[in-house]
Amino acid sequence: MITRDSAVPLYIQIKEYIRQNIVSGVYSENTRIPSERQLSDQFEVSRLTVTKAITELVQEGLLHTRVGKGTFVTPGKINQELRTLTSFTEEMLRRGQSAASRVLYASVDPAEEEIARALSLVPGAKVMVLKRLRLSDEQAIALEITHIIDALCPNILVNHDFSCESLYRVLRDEYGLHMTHAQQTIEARRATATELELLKIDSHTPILSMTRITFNEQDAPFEYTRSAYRGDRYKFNAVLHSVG
Ligand code: 16G
Repeated sequence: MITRDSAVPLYIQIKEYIRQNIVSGVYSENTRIPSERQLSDQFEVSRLTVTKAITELVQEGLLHTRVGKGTFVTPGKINQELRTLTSFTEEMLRRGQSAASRVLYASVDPAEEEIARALSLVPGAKVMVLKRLRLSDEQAIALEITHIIDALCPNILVNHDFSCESLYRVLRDEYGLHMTHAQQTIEARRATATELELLKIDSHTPILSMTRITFNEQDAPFEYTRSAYRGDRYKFNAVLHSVG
């Protein structure tokens, strides 16, 4: 509870009270927390003090406001380890969440220069191009455009429906591709107009932009994927070892 004679400002104490309720699940994900008026009555503090506490929690990403509806608890982020080479489907299933996709484009096209270079192909060589909106529990999480050397997965688009199948599973089980490692970059940027629309985010939500080049056991690249993950729903963690 809050103490008036504490050196800790009242708004910080209220902020910590709300945070505790979120962490312990008293205020659960996507539910509305008590209104500013209720909180100011409860703690006998000014509305301004409550507003300050809530504003900071919104800035920290724990709460969000919906115009005319109130303040809601933002769902926790999906926390992915940066150590293992996994697919979107594997990551979601491991968390007990569903994985699905909306296929936006699927074709075999000549490789653009940048893709050809990344995949050690001559420009114009054929690549399978798959653009998908990745969904988890029916919510859009990422927009992904994948290029795979076509010669390694002939007819893959004819025989598979990637709105419900895992690309990595098909590559492993049907085409015998052994993916051993990948090189991945992650950077933050603003969303494009297309991403705003498809991911259903507002322009304040950052994008985690990633590129992945995946290699087989011969150390040859076969996949080049560009992904745009919602920065408010995704985070990465890594175990770091001292070099000393
Ligand atoms: C992940 C990979 C992507 C891969 C996809 C396969 C990142 C940044 N990217 O989204 O490179 O193509 O999984 O997913 O993690 P699937 O097997 O579920 O179709």
